[in-house]
Amino acid sequence: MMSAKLKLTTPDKYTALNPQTVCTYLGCLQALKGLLGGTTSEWTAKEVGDGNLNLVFIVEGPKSAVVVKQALPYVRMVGDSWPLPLDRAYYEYYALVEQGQHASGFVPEIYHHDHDMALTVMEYLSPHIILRKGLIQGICYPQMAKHIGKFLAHTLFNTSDLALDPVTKRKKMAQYLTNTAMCKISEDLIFDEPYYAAPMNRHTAPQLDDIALKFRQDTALKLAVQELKNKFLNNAEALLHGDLHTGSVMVTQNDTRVIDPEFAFFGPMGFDIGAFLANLFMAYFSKEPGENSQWILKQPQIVWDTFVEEFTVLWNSPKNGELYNSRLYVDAPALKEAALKARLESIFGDALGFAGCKIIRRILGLAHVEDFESIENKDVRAMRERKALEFGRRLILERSNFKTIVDVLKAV
Ligand code: SR1
Ligand code: MG
Repeated sequence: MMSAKLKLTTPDKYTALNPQTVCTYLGCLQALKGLLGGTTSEWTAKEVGDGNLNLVFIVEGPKSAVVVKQALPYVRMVGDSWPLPLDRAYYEYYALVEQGQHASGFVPEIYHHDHDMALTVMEYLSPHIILRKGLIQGICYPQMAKHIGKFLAHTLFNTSDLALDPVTKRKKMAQYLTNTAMCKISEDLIFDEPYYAAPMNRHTAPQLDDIALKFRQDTALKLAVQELKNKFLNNAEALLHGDLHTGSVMVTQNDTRVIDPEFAFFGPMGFDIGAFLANLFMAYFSKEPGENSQWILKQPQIVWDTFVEEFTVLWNSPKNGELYNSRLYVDAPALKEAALKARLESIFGDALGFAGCKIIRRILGLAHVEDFESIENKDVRAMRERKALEFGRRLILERSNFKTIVDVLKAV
């Protein structure tokens, strides 16, 4: 739970929209009117947000449809007892624009942003569905892992000191430095709450009571998690999405779009990679053998291998970043390859550690995932969650023993 609650205040110009007022709002924007076609009376709007935080509307006109995402001044899943600043909409908008520059085609197109109303109007992705829901339904997406590996390599490399001069990098960092409320959610919910009796924690009970207690008493685990938290707090390596789970990705068989970067901040590259791998692992653990589970198990390797391939291409192309600047290779050409290897090893270790933290928080903390929650039989759910928890703990504590992604998959 947030340790210091903020007061629930909103700017004068802010009002939370509903399906009627969202049409009136868009009707005042010429560009959007043209895009949707017809007149406002011909438009239909529905609120479809099923996430933890925001309002999401789909507005359809005779010509096309758009999505309107608006921040609420509180955490939707908890209610107005947990105020949350509206400015997350602004960080999300900036991150979407930045990510679109580095990984074009992997984020939705942005049509409009309104700072006072804390809303962004963007492309309606159709017939895309949320990746998590597709995985639960047993669907396979042949391009998804490659696309995500590519998205990760390009967004992370190009916002890091490997690509940027220090003035540009620090200016970009300053833009996100004040996304403190969202970072605090992660700091509390991922790194602390699963490890003490936090009031909003929940788990499948009584089946997991023993392991929840065991984790709270596990000094080695808590130490390792706090060391990872130290990286989260201090390693401003690159602009992160900040919440890259399978609910933040929309897919079709051939298209993949990453949405929702409202937790964006400068942090360790491994955090985004680990978040995504963790969600694939949880998708796998939540399943009966069969369905699409064997396919799911192959995806972490594709994500990581694609990340490495793309990162290597970027590393080897002419670059003028501050870190490992090419002037250093002149008298020591072997440095180029050695440095790439060292960077990738460091990112890999971090990714595994953060993946472990992400698994544990989704089973013992406040915010759970539908992959497990949709299992009605509590004994079956708890049995699968327990396996995931034990694997998560291993990822954190034994990550230096996993030399390759294949080693990790063997451990699964
Ligand atoms: C109170 S918000 C809970 C979680 O939902 C978001 O998707 C983030 O993962 C956050 O930690
Ligand atoms: Mg989200």
